[in-house]
Amino acid sequence: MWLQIQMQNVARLCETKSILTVNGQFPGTKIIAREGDRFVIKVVNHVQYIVTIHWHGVRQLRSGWADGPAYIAQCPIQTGQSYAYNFTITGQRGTLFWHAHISWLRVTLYGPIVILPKKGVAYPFPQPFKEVPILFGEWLKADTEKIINQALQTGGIPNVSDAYTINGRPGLLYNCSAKGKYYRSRVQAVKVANNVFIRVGCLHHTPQVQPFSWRLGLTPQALLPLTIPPPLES
Ligand SMILES: [Cu+2]
Repeated sequence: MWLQIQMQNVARLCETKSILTVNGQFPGTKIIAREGDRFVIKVVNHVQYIVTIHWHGVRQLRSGWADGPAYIAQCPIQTGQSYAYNFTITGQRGTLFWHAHISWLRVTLYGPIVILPKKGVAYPFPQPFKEVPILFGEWLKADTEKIINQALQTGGIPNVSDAYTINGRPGLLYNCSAKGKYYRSRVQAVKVANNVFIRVGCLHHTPQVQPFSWRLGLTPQALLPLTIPPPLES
């Protein structure tokens, strides 16, 4: 597997910013493996920063050189250079993540790791219809390298982030959080004996989004306050 580290322009919180990404994706590539698999991941550095990648939570058994922390496990990957991480997942399964492990490049350089059980080994619960990784992160409008360098120089506490993110996107509490997608509901009451009550509620109005939700009930009392958030652009 190849992870190409490159810059990419993305728009968040009303501003466009050039950020570090892997393979042009933010959040980065999902890595899926089975317990017992050997990972060989080649990381290629196409950006002006020196980088390393850490496999967060992976136990490195006799492969400490593949762990990732800069100047502890390895020298950083220089601009234009690459490094092949080579390690085996032993006795672990579940959801982990990978991220950059030098200064604050990890603010955008991260992605999920999914470790499935060995072939033929079942989960102790029913298989879901679909699974979706959810990564909670932070977004800072300013240059994060400047922020952390300044904090290290002065000994002060670094600036707090401008937004929390879910899968790289700020929630609806922030301005310009989500570009609206419009959904048209074509509703028909195909009823026989009972009345059907439908209620449509608007959560808030902005020039970008007009989210709404609706509920259906057989009695007016079934129409509870509407709290379902609108779907976000994926
Ligand atoms: Cu980590």
